[in-house]
Amino acid sequence: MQFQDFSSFKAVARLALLAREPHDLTTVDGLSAQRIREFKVSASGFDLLYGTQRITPEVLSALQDLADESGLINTFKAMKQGAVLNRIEGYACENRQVLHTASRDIFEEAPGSPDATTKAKIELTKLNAFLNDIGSGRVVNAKGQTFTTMVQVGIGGSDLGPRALYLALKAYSLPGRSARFIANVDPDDVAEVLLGLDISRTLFNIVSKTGTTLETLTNESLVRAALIKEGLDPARHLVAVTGEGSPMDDASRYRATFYMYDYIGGRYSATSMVGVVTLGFALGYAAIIEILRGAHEIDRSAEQRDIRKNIPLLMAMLGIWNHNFLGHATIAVLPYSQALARFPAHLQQCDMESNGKSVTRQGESVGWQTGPVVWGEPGTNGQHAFYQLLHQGTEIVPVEFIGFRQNQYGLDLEVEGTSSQQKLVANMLAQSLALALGKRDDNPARCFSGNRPNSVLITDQLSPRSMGALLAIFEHRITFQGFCWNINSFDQEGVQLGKVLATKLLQLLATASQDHPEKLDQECLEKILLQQAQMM
Ligand code: G6Q
Repeated sequence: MQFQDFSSFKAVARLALLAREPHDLTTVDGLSAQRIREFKVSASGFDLLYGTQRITPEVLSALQDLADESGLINTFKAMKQGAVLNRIEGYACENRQVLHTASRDIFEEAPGSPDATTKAKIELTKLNAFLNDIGSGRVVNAKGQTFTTMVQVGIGGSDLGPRALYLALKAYSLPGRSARFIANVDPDDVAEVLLGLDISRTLFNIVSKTGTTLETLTNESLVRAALIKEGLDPARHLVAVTGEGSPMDDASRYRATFYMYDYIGGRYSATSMVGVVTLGFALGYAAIIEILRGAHEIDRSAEQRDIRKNIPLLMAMLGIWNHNFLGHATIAVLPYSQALARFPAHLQQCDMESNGKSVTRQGESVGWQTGPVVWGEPGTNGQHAFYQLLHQGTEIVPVEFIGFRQNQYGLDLEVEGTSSQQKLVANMLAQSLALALGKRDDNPARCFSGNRPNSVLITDQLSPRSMGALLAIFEHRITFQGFCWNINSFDQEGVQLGKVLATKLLQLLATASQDHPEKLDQECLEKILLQQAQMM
């Protein structure tokens, strides 16, 4: 693999020229029927409609050249086969393989990275046995009652993806089962989750790859204290997901321990034990296999070189067109599905922690824009909130819409001739068109400039399989962009400084509150801040 500076690619110069006159969607045939038909790609049951992007066939072919020149597919295949891609050449770094795809490469006779997939299969077999024991009443509480709730305690990558997936698939929960999540070190997070929970019938799943995360260990202590207060044995109620040999890898403290490995980054870990233990408890083992199957289908289809056939690759290149060439600083992910309420938050981490970087893989400063700001909320709620800015604001925000033709619960009603699901889908398509085409009006306040780029990703239904596929589409969209920008999308050095300072400030705070236990007033906080600033 040869990584090269983004600005050195021939296709970059060509795209910069083309960006001087991007396609005008607001002209009479700016969005023709032929364009809508042609600018569509389908894979694993998903259609991506991208006629509403400001692209021409020439732009598409230059984006294809950029994908080829930057060797994206070769690097992606090498990643799946275990290349050490989490590294910065010549500097201290994590220096690891990047193998989240191995956790779902379980359907192939010859997986890309056989050792990693064998380990994934071993953990899945252990999990299946554990879930069977829970289901058949062999794993029960001290009174012999079955467990009904699993509370996942973890933060960042050990929370956001699993939580987003659980909420997305809650409709498929096993009867009498549910999951909750605790992440924040804010004690109110724990208190609120424990409120009204029958902890005697709850399993707490403590998830930390490193086994050292302050928030998670603190919350584990709070949970243990709550169990002891109720006269319950924590070792009977706690399970762990952690790295083999981590400080949390201690069988005496947990009823069961599942492993995840250092070649799976936290934000890419939803399909490893980090996500599937809680998902398996709530949805059942068959559902998690479907999630893995959906993700694996995309892992395979993402190997195609042709951007017109490869959804994540095309989304990556369209994102680069909008960000690097048309100059749009942010991107909104707007799912028209209430169940996907936390999916934008997961993508925010996955994208911004991966691609919010300023040095190349060789440790040089980058001379081009890297990851955009990512944000989003479900529609139609957002339409009554921030869409004003999307339509008429001075900041142009490219949008990735996500929609489904059918709902999950099958509960719907025709009101005034249409069902709620029809209203939902019609609203999504209307927003896509309104952003792209705009509207002229004599009243300037009622003018819509249009030419606001967006795509629509749509499939039949949000199910375990399509959720797995959706997750993988976005994971690969993000990593393709990182490869193209020549940055390491798999480390997170940027979160270290704040973490280290928080530990030091905590010590100062503890000392100050020993001296003045009665109050931590403004004067005291200012003194601590100044003390710390002078030490830096
Ligand atoms: C993700 C990050 C980060 C991590 C959390 C939790 O890619 O590395 O969000 O997941 O800091 O880490 P632990 O799982 O080690 O507790």
